[in-house]
Amino acid sequence: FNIHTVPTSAFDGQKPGTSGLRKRVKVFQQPHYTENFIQAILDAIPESGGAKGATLVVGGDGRFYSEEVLNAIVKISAANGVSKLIIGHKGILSTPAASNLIRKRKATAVTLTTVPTGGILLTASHNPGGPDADFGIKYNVANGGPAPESVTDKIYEVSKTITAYKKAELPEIDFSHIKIHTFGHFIVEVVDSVNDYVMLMKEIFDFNQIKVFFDKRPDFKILFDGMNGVTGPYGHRLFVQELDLPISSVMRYVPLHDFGGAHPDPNLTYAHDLVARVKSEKLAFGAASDGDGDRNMIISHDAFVTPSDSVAIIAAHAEHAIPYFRKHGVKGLARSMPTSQALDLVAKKKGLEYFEVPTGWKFFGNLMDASRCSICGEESFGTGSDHIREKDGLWAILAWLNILAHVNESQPGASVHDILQAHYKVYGRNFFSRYDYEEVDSDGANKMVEHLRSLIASSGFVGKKYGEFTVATADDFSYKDPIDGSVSTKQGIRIIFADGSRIVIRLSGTGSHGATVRLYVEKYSSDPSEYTADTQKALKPLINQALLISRLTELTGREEPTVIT
Ligand code: VG1
Ligand code: CO
Repeated sequence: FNIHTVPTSAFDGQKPGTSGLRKRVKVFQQPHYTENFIQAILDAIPESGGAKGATLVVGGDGRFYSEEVLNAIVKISAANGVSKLIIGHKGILSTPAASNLIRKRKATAVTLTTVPTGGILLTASHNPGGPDADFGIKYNVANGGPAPESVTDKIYEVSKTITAYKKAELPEIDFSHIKIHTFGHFIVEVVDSVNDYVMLMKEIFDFNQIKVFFDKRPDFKILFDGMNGVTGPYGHRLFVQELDLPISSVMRYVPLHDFGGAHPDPNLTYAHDLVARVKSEKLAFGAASDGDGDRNMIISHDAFVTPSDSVAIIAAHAEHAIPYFRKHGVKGLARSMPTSQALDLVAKKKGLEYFEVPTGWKFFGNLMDASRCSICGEESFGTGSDHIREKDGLWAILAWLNILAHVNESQPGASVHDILQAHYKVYGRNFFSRYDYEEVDSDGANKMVEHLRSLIASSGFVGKKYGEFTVATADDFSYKDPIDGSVSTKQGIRIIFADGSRIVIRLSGTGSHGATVRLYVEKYSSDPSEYTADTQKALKPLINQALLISRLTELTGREEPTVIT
């Protein structure tokens, strides 16, 4: 095939954020914008040889503009000497399924030339999709996880100086057929999106035990909401085909280009359709996942599982309830900095090593590769383990079902609510909430961060009293990776009070427009009379102090958060 060198000029702002490059579709539609970024990714591939001879897994959440970008990836990859692309059927691969595919193809590669060097994921995750909404592109490395900062920095550097990209003259590919396309030395393999992932889940969890549990508890009805994102086909296969549940157990399970106009983020605000049905139908278990399938929310008609509690509870039960951990053991635990300290308490009790990393899944990968972390989570509805190198929504949902099935063997009738309360009785309760202020004016948001930086550095801040809270320590979180020694600074303002309560404030790295301020608050209680208390009520005094300390309203002009989780 012919290869053209297309002259181009650099675009501003092609800097990958917490999880790839996310912008409005209209931004990606500018001539050369997407091509530049794809070329920058290929130039930044860390393995020697770079793109030459590389095998890449490609897929995404199927959002609007995916097809066009897939074809651009095919042509630019071919022109840059990539030897093979493994692409999900119709371009669909959930983020966890893509991570698995990279790892699995690596483990089963017969020749060195077919070992995946990484993957390109087309998603803006939980951001809305459609012609007027968001698109995103993310690079994952050979371990199946998001590229570390060394690689994303390189991508950004290339994007700033790019003058040309290479493009091969190839026909448009129809990704709706599972088949192998060969163009000389370049191969495009379109693969089933779901099979490998479902096989992995069946190795990790005891599907039989879960089925027996459902048979014994016909009252235990579940509802899974795919939010018209990528997990629909996976959820349908797992719950309806593998676990024999009725079709009424899944909703919004067909992936749509624009997610049906909804915001595919599994939380109490954006998954209100699910929440309403779980409440009105008095369902025992409700769950949802986000656009690209790496997030999860677990609820029941009488309980909401905070993601920070979810990872702690999974960690507390894993070795007994889940076959994968019975076999491999639990080596260590980790959470992102803003996530509540509930997980630390489990680690301490079990004598496990535990880590606190910056926001973003890429920081867990090294720990897992070094066998020092088996289960990890983020407060942002992200939970996962070392079975892959991404957070995994359906994994977390199946983990809960497996734990429920296991606990019900010794305590028949145990519900989600019972499991939460039983956990608090042993560990105490970490009340946790996050306030998001979306699309805030960037200047105001930056001013607030500057104000906080100088406040925490001022003399007399430590020891100062705010209401009932006395400042014990404060910093702008920085993290030194214990494996490769890399340092990430300015990861969020952290104010810790004498009683262990915390306030964290940081700016989002996944927004596509303006700034998003995230305010996280946490308060610990070991008083059993508080275990059933309402989270917002329990945290109110601390939230009031956080607003006061940050001068958020004054500096951003926002009275109320956009979303409370
Ligand atoms: C947010 C979350 C973070 C998560 C990231 C990607 O980042 O806070 O915990 O890892 O989204 O999740 P930020 O920088 O906006 O706070 V996903 O589901 O978009 O891949
Ligand atoms: Co996501």
